[in-house]
Amino acid sequence: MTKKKPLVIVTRKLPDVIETRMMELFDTRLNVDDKPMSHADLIEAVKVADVLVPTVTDRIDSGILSQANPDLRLIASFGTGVDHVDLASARQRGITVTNTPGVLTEDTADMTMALILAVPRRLAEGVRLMRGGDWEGWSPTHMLGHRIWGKRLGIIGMGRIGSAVARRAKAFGLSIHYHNRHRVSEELERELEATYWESLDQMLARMDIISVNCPHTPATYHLLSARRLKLLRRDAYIVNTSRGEVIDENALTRMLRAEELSGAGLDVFEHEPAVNPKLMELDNVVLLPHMGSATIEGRVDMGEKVIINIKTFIDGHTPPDRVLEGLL
Ligand code: 8YV
Repeated sequence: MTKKKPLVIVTRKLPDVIETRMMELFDTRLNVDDKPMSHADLIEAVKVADVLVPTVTDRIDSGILSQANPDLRLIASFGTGVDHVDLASARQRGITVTNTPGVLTEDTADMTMALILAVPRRLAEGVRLMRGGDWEGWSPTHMLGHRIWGKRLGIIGMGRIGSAVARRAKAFGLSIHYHNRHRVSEELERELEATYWESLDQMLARMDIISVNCPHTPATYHLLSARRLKLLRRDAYIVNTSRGEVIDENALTRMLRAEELSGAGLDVFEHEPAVNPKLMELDNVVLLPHMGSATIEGRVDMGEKVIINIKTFIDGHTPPDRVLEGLL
């Protein structure tokens, strides 16, 4: 007798090729309209699903998990960050959580580098000027930005993405500094010619550009608090492609408005999709709609990882991308 296929509920539209394969392998419920699921929709889903496939836009909190049917054993999240899932509640209920690390490293690092270039060189301002038809021709003192070659980049979080940013930045002539919970290997430090700062405060005060590349966890919530942001130099720039919650967005906005910071490149926001309206008004910021990993190739790779995690799990093995709270 063939085993009953598990009911897999996918909360958002995924690439066609991934959805089709999931339909072949599992009893899959898709969300082809891609309308984000409400809290009530998510409760309905966990009441029946064997496997839930959420994304960053679904808040899987303890209230939702408390309604889960006993057969919900796996949350196979589509994405690397897992701050939208209450991991402690999942663990208590014996629900395994997986993510999709590794496959979006290079894309996210590319977008980080794009922001590191775009903000000091005023790329978005230039585009706006051209589109507005306001260009009056070249002038020696027009649209002057700041050189990045020879400057210091402070990376917060030297994991996969942080290291990939460092490799790119080194090629652009930036010297690499980093703060991380643990110092990276000597070999990697040598390759990146990276300087380690145990004290984040000390590093912040000395950098030209800061890049946030750590995950959002209870320990990194508002890591860049109002107090820490004040340590940054007035001529410093800050780039965030990780999670908005790592920075106190209101404090950052206040400082940018007061010109206590030179500029910011933000791909993520504290209350997505809401963005502080005052940020929108500023010239010295480049704002992107959480698209750091948004490549077709990356999304397909992420979907493949989700499938492998589900398949391995239902075949009775430990899925390759099991999230272990302590390691975040
Ligand atoms: C993903 C991300 O697109 O993977 C992550 O952690 O931030 C994004 O780049 C998103 O999370 C998909 O759920």
